[in-house]
Amino acid sequence: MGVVGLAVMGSNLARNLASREGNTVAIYNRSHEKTDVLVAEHPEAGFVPAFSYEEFAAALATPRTAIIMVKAGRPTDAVIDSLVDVFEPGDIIVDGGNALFTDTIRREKAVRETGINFVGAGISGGEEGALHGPSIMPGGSDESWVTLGPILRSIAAIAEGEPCVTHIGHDGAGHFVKMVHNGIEYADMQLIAEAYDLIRRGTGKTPAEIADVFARWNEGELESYLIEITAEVLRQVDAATGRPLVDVILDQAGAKGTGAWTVQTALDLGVPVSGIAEAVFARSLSSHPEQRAVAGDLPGPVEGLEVEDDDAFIEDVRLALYASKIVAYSQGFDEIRAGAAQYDWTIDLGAVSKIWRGGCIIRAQFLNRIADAYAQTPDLPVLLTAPYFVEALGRAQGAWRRIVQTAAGAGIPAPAFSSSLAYYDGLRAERLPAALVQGQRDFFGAHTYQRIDKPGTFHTLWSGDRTEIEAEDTH
Ligand code: NBP
Repeated sequence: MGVVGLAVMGSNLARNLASREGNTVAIYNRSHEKTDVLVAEHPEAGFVPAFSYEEFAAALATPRTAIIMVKAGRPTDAVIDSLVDVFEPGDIIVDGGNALFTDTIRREKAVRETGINFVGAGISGGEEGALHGPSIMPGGSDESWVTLGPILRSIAAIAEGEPCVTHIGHDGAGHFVKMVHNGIEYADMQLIAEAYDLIRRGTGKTPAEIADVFARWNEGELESYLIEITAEVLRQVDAATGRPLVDVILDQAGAKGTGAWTVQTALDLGVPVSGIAEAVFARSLSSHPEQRAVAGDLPGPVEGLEVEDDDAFIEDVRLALYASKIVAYSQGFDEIRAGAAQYDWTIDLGAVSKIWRGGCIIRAQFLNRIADAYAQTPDLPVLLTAPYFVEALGRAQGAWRRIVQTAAGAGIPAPAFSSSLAYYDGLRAERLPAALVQGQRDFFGAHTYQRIDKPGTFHTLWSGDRTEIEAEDTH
């Protein structure tokens, strides 16, 4: 098999592939230097270097399988075109980059016409994951999966004895699920950051002391890679200044775009992923220093945050974090469900949660609970209504509300905590003010409404005598 693109991800994935018994890996990179360096630095891998696409194709056993790991967008298109020129029907081209799923759908369709198989596979876990075992989310045809399955299973992370890879669905399904994975990652990180901020401002604990709190949390139901690394980041001391590293890092969060894609797609699908959206927007807000500079003197609450019992407050934050996290994951799975319906994919949501248990950034024990929920009720309409989550949300109720109130009262931004709670309350409300919105829409735009007491579509003659008419024909 082969790998095209030998930057950090591609070279690590190639090494991972080569380390598996019986594998010989051909490698190609546009600039030859990276190929030479990889071969020189890793003689143990037994790589077969290629310096043209023709050489690369000739080096591969048929049917050929090549994994592309280059920059998403035009570079990926360029590599696909070059491989299509030298490959034959039956060969498989895998794009392991972070492609937008609609690009993957387009590419799969175009490549399929040549008789070559194209598989868009989301690969999560960064460079370490690529080297030691990522979580892999392949799309593509059933036929490609027959060949590709054993290869990907051999290099994927293992969680509880199972490889973290499953055939997600056709064409762009894998990249869609990878996109939502990244969106959930944004929400999870933002929630953790809000928890840290509240504890710091509420208790005055140092970052190192808060690191201990996170390390403790990592022993319980919040156990996850992100909580674990949070403790490590908070414990880190800056060598140059002797201050906690977190205090010398500029507070402007970057983003590579997959979180925004998740939200844009959710908007198109009409799925409320408010926790993910708030996380994306929180990064945007942080990254506007010019606005923050002029807003610094805006009025805020008179009273600051005064916490009487540090331990009780920290426990409240933990429960609020857990409840908000359940909401964020539930929203993410809702988006996958909606995407599957829209694009005609059959996606096993329980299997998705299982392949995220290892290799990827959101890996956590918690994902087992999601797998259990879908095992019990595969067509569960809202994940957070599964019994385990209902119990956890019940347990967190008081704490969650206290924390959101406290944050608002003290003027501490907690957008992901707050919006998760608002979503939760919206979802469980017996009646929503959406009825009034429908009335307003009908008033100014004759958009019509339906009634609770009889079928049909209605319009009130607002600018006339305000009687109601059956309005079927106006649309
Ligand atoms: P980059 O995303 O930085 O891409 C660099 C690679 O793309 C190099 O091999 C470069 O070749 C190649 N390339 C470019 Br740029 N333009 C090309 C073209 N027109 N034709 C052929 N090759 C071209 O590498 P990366 O960080 O290893 O990521 C690879 C993929 O994996 C990306 O899609 C990324 O989004 C995804 N991903 C990354 C991570 C991560 O943690 N970094 C995690 C998960 C997924 P050159 O050497 O000749 O310039």
